[in-house]
Amino acid sequence: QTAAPAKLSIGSKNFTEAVILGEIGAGLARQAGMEIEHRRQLGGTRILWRALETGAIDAYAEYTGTLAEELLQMPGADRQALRRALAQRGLAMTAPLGFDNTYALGMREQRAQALGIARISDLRAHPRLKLGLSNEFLSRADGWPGLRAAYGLPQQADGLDHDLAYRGLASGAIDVTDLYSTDAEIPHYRLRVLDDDRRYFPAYEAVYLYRADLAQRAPAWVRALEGMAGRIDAATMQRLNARAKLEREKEADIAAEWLGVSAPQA
Ligand code: PBE
Repeated sequence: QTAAPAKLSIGSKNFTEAVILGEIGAGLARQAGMEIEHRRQLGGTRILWRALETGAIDAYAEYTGTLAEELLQMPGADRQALRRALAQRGLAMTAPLGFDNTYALGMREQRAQALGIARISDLRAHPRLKLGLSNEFLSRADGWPGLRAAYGLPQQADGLDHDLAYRGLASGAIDVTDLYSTDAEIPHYRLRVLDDDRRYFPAYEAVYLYRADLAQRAPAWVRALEGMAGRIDAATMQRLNARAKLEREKEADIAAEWLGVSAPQA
């Protein structure tokens, strides 16, 4: 007699896109007839990674650049090398979902134009600009300390919640913040994305990370997650983010509708 399979669990980081991808991942498990709980907004990157390593969660959406630079300390590693390093930890990664969500620095278009700032290196000439950067970015391996050194930037930066940064830009409380390139607010608030002219940031392709033993415990879910390969492009992800952030639709509803129309057929 075999025991009933334990309930599955997917986690998400504390920002909108992560929650939508968590809801989509959970929906795929339910479509495959499995019970799953979505542990929403557990925390930042390291919290999710730790939860996956310990088995507190079975999967979450991550980004290749984050995995390489921040989690595995293998800057520049290709996908195959990442897969090998994950396998040593009992973990696996799906193929890319089809979009990149990179960090970038952004300013209000008007302000950037007035100051003649188009590239990150242009910030060097404006030491008085106020930088408000998301808390995680401030201390990440691929974040502010490295960016500041790579460009020789003179400014200091304050930490803030990413969602509040946009209001700070709009009110003029800050001049520059770190953007996530699929954020719906970038076009909404007419922000200028500064060119990363020293190519500091790596690629951040969205993937699902999952525990390798799911291949035995929940093979249909693994097939469904792998079936997400190439199914969400950047414009689609930005639209889904807009529905949550600008139109205040629930992430679960957005995900359910997306799944109804676009779910990979198992
Ligand atoms: N990112 C950019 C970050 C947040 C925004 C997707 C690379 C991450 O979650 O790793």
